[in-house]
This record gives sequence, C-alpha cells and structure tokens, in this order.
Amino acid sequence: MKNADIASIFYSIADILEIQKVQWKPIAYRKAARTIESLSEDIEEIYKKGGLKELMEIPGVGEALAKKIEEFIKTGKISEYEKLKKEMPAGLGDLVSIPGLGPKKAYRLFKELKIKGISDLEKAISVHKVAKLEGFGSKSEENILKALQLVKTGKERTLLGVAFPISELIVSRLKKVKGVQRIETAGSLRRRAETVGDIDILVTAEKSEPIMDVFVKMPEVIQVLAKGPTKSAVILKSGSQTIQCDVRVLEDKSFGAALQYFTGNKDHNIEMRRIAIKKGYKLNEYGVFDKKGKMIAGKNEEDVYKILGVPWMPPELRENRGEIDASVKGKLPDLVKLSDLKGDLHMHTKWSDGANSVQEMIKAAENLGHEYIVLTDHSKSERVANGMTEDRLLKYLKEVRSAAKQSKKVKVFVGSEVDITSNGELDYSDEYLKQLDFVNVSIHSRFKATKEEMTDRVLTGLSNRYVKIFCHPTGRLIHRREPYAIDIDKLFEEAAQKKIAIEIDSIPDRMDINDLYIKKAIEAGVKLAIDSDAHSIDQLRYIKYGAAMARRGWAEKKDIINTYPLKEFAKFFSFKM
Ligand code: DGT
Ligand code: CA
Ligand code: CA
Ligand code: ZN
Repeated sequence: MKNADIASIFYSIADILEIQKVQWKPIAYRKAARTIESLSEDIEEIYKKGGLKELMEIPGVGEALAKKIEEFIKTGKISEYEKLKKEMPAGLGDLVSIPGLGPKKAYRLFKELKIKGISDLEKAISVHKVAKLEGFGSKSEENILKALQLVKTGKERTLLGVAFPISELIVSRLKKVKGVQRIETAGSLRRRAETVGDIDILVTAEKSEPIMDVFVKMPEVIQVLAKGPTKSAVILKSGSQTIQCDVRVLEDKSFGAALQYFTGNKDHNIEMRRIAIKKGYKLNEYGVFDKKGKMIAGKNEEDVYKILGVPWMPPELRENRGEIDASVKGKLPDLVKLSDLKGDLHMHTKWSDGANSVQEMIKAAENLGHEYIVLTDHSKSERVANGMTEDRLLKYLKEVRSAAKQSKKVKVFVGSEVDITSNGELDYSDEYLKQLDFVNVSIHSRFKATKEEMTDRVLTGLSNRYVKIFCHPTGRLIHRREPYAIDIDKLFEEAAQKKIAIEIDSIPDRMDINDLYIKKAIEAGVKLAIDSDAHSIDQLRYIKYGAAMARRGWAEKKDIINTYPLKEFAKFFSFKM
C-alpha cells in the first residue's frame, strides 16, 4: 500500500510550504494527508478503478493533488516535493517533526543558530543557546528537550493502528503462497498492545523456501536482516516509519506451542513454564513434554494450555496481570467483541475539522451497521479545529436534525465535543447545551497544569448537568505528548456516581484511556464508551482498536455503554425515547 508514503510526502510538503510562508496550501495538503493515511482501501486500487476522477472522490483531494498521487503511483516520486526539498536545507525536516517546534521555530533555529538537525539541536540546548533566542526562553528550551527525548524513545515502537494493517497485508500475501497451511500473527500484535516493537508471524507449510522467497522480496522491504529455512527477518518501510517483521516456519506438530510461546508476553510465559515444571512437565516453543520426554501437546494452542490445567484465554489478556489465576479459577471475563458495538458516540464532520459532510458520515455509519451514532463537532474555543460559534451551532443542530430524520437505519443524535475551558466552565452556556442530545466534554488546552488544578478543572466541568461523556480523558498522544496530570481515582468515582461515560478514544495515537485505566474504571463501576473520534468516514473503523484496548482492559459487554440496545442505552443517559 502506498497510502502511508503519499500521506507522509504530503505532510512534508505542507511543512516546507509553511516555512516558505505559503498561505492555505499547507492546510489543504495536511487535510488530504490525514484522509489518505486513514483510507481503508489501497489508493493504488482506487486509481486503477477510475483514474484521476476516482482519486478526486477522496475527501480533500482536488485535481492538483490527484495528479500528484497519480505521479507517485506511476513513478514513485512527486516532482514538486523533490523540487521543494532542494530549496530546503538538509536536516530541517527532522527539526520540523519535533512536536511543539513547528516549521517556523525550526526555521529560526536554522537561520539564527545554524542548527541543521537533531544532534546540532541537542548541542545547542546543552549550552542553553536556544533559551537565549528571542521568543524562546528557558521554559521553551526545556519543552523542546522533553519533546526530543520523546521523539528518540518513541521512534522505536510502531502504533498498533499502523502495524496492524501492514501485518494483514503480509499475512494475506503469504497465505497465497503454494503449500501454506496455517498462518497466525503472534507477539505484541496478537496481544493488541497499543504499540509494537516488531511484527511476528508464524507459518506451517510443506516447504519453507517459497514462503521465505516471497517474504524477503516484498516491495516494502528495505533491508533483509536474516533469511533461513526456519526464520527470516526484514525491515519494512511504511511512510516515514520503519518496522521489523519476523517470519518463522514451523512443523505442524509444534505450531500451537510456538504460537503460545511467541505470543507471550514474556512474564506470562515464565509463569506458564513454572506451572509446567510444578506438574513435572517441560514447556517450550516445540511443545509440552512429560517426564520421559514424550510430547503430550503442541499442535494446538488450546491443548497446550489445557494440559497444564489452565483453560485457554484470549491473547489480549496475556500480560501476567492475573489472567492465569483467573483462568484456573474459571473466572475469566467474557470479553467484549467488536461485533458487540452498536454505535459510535464521537465523530466530526466538515462543520468543524472533519473531512466529510453530515450526510456522508451518517451513510458510512449505516454501512458499518451502527444502530445509533452521535455527531460531535467542536465547540467555539477550538479555533484551530474550526470550532462552532453559537450561531453556527444552531445551524448545525438544524442540519443534523433534518439529516437524522432521513435515515431509517441509524438513530442519529446531535452532540458537540465541548471544551472544558481553563477555569472549568464549558464552552457553551446551558441555554445552548440543553438543546443538544449529547454533551461530550474534553480538555484541549493548558495541559501543563498541576494535578490539583487539572482535577479541579475537570470535575468542575463534569458538574454541569448536561455532560454525558468525558472524551480522551488523559490527553496523551503516543510518542508526542505525555498524559496530563489528573487524579484518576477521583475522576472515576465522580463519573460512576454521575453516570457520565468515560471514553476509550480509538484514534491509534490516542488510545485514551489505556488498558490499565480501563480495568481500573470498571472496578470503580464506571461505564465506558468505545468511540472512533473519526474525522473522516474511513476513520469510523478505528473502533476496532478501541475494542482491542477494552479487551486488554478486561472489559465485558456490560461495561461498554455503546453495546447496549438503543432503549437501554437511552435509559442509561436518561433520555426519553
Ligand atoms: P514487542 O515486539 O517488543 O512489541 O513485544 P513482543 O511481546 O512481541 O516481544 P518479541 O517480539 O521480542 O517476542 C515475541 C514473544 O516471544 C514474546 O512476547 C515472548 C516470547 N519471548 C521472547 N523472548 C523470550 C524469552 O527470553 N523468554 C520467554 N519466556 N519468552 C520470550
Ligand atoms: Ca514482537
Ligand atoms: Ca520478534
Ligand atoms: Zn473529537
């Protein structure tokens, strides 16, 4: 898939144009990049289907951008980008991608301090040159340093939302190789961890050579680390990111044992091995063996667990967080499934920063089989996201209500993602809030407040009687922004008591709240909402990552408010239907 590559080039073009002080164009490029990276369809396929015209059907892609996409598909390059790069000093791209620095500041660092890349920047910070620059200061220098550290540590792991589609593509290719029998992903990807270090794939086949040949020759491979009959490893490129992928070809009789072993995690495995030893057995990636060395299980993963007296459990639970004990005692949770979800309670349209119209979002939700949805465009303080003033809110209400009447398949609620401002007030007055079906609230500013300040601010916000959902409750962006400080126990206590749902935001770099907090919230009696927070029709599919996170947090159907049939759902939020 070339989607990620094209998106990444469009982002870079936007950055360069911004430095060159070109108006509007950067916004257009970024918008297109965002939709392209979240398309579920291969952009090359779209092009093959209907050429430029079909490309122009992608929201945010006009004729000019469609031509650039065509050029990339045909030549692997975009000449405009090649030209722009030549106009840019080398290394500046790395600076621009440091969160919080942005093109303008990066360019000043380059011009005034001759900083040409990350290592120059680190040197300059170590002697406090950056702090002395006008408009920077020591606070800003500190923040840049923190962001730098995040970038450096963050680069190593890949978001589940990025790795998962890649793994699906590889698996689908390998499945087509002649003689392939069983194939599964293992490792952190199978456990659906929010980020993965590498992709692990296990295969059984008549012969391993044809598989390994196809594997190392895939177009995304930029480096072959190892190629052998039982194991190969490569580095893949996807957009600006690289990720390692390992493939192992196994004997059928050991497939289950290998799947158990390579799924992990390591701590879970250590515990399982301890149980095997206690029973007088030996457990490794080839099978379970008795005292005489006879293999007594290994072909199937379920049997491996069963023979050790631990009934099989879903991979999402295997983090050594009490799952083995729960399984032995027959107390495993009955995990929520993606197919249990009946609705989506957080999404954006063109009324704020979304790429699609109200009608397009409703249609897409119908196609996904949702029974109910809530449209939640941003409130007025979110100026960068084109938040709605009160005037526009009223017009939006009208449009959504009339569109809602036209859909027979999905019940459409009208809502807004309303900012909790810095003093804890909501961004609209009650007069407006009461006209909405759903008031979803969130924090989008002043992330650096103390724990007391932030907890106070949020609880004040939640004390408004119209609030129904608290969105992306910790505000973190994986690799880019730490969660803000907040008293999570107090938050959950309040939410449980007021029947305010806590969100599991499914955007791959949010995953907010995370698995550990999900478990905690459930223990506190909180109801959760798995939302896509979609900014385009394709992003509605993000809920699969939120559902994965919920499963990692031991959530059952009853814990997730948008699995409820419409009637019970409405009852929880005290609607009269
Ligand atoms: P990652 O790739 O860092 O996101 O995490 P994993 O869990 O996929 O780890 P990876 O790819 O290094 O290894 C895959 C699985 O293999 C891991 O979850 C457990 C198993 N494994 C690897 N090394 C060891 C080990 O030294 N001891 C045991 N018991 N299991 C191991
Ligand atoms: Ca792995
Ligand atoms: Ca691995
Ligand atoms: Zn949102």
